[in-house]
Amino acid sequence: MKEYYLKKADENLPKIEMENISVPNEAKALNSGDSFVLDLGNHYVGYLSFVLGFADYHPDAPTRLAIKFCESRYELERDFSSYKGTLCSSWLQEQIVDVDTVGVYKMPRRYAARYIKVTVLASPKNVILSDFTFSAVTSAKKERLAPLEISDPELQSIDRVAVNTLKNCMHRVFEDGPKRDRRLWIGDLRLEALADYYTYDQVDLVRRCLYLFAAEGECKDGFMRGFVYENPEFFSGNWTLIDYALLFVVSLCDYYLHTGDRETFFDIYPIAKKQMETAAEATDQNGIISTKKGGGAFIDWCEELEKKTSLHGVYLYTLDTLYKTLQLLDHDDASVYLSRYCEAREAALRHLYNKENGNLENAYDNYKTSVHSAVWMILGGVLEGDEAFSILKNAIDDEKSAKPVTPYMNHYLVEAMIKLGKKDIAAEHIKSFWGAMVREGADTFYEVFVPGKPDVSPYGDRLINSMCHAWSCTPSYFIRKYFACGENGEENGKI
Ligand code: RAM
Repeated sequence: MKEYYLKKADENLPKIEMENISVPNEAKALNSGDSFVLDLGNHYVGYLSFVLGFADYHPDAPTRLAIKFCESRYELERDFSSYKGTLCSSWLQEQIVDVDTVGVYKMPRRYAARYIKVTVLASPKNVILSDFTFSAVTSAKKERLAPLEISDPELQSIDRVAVNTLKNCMHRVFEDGPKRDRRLWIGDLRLEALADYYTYDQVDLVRRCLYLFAAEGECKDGFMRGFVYENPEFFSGNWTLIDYALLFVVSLCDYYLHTGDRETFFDIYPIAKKQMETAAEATDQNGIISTKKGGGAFIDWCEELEKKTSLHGVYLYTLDTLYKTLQLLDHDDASVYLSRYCEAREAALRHLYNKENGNLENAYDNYKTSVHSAVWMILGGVLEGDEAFSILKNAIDDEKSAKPVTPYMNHYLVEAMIKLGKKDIAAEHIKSFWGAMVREGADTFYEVFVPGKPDVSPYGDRLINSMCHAWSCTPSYFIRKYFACGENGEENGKI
């Protein structure tokens, strides 16, 4: 089956589109020690080329350049040698190149950048660097982008940045970030696919990614791993995240609900079923999902977060989505998942919801509260109506409760607000959270963002944070589904 899934993934390999951006620069004579900055005018992903020439004497030695690619001004201003983070520093995009001869020089590696700093480390006298061209690549097809009809200028500009983020993460797969990781993660895929359905609608790319994860799920007992690589060869990551394994099931259901493609759904359904069987085996004596079957929970990059309530919420959300999808498909398994859903919801009311205090302080999470728990208990259908909203609001306002640090978690927060019928509050949140990035000049949305705290990084140094990150692109989904006028609206029956 693995070979079959990989073959299906290959059948859906997208064509990469290329656009040459000519980058303005002053072609003046340069010498060792000189440097200059190129501004691409927007964030792009692609390949740099330039021409080496000379002012008076033909160069008689190589020209050694340091070329630094930066997604943000912050990277431009920081010296990469001061990096102290936990991830490998080779993700920082700086390359030393020796240009031996005059003429066109093409850099082979793909970079993600808005700014490029060129420093002449050593060169013969008066070399000239000119004709900088950035060949921007993406598998997003410009002509497929659905127009957005909306009068609110703020939502319009948020959508523009979100679409740019998605476009720059669309390559052979939906990547998580084109600067760092550059791979297919389940949590990111789910959100990229949702945004894709309302923008480029390139469902073949979603299908390809689902098949790649099916190949991973096929060769693993228990939960599938959180990420895969596929180029130049398929191999799966070494990290299992239970919430991601469950969200794979949700992604498959989303795909079916959006496309009506039964064939792909049932091709991959055995892998989804395996995740659900493993999840059922992982529930403890109280019926709450635990991490005992291997794998942790991601939920968010938030250090102080206690994750058990949230993870159980993801489990409920998955059961709910799956049984409803199977009901639409008239499949017998629907009743199995419906009864598991009811049991798991009962278990949550008994062990995660604190009846006395009317909140989510519970022993599983060491009596710590978080926005995350409230969000996932709402999305899992445990908390409803006014009570749900007041628990959510308290968690947001309470200084002591853990708060989201990623646009990923903020996505689910907005989804919870919408589920409770608070569309205006959801729109306000999109404007205050994603809008704050736009107001500070973002071309694309970041991996991590806490307004007013620019140094937050899950990796010990913000230099390594990705500034164009897939899971941040969902304002386009919300805006186009819930706030736009015209044909993109929810009434269309799109998911
Ligand atoms: C990071 C990546 C990715 C995310 C995982 C859990 O390494 O940024 O987007 O899905 O964490």
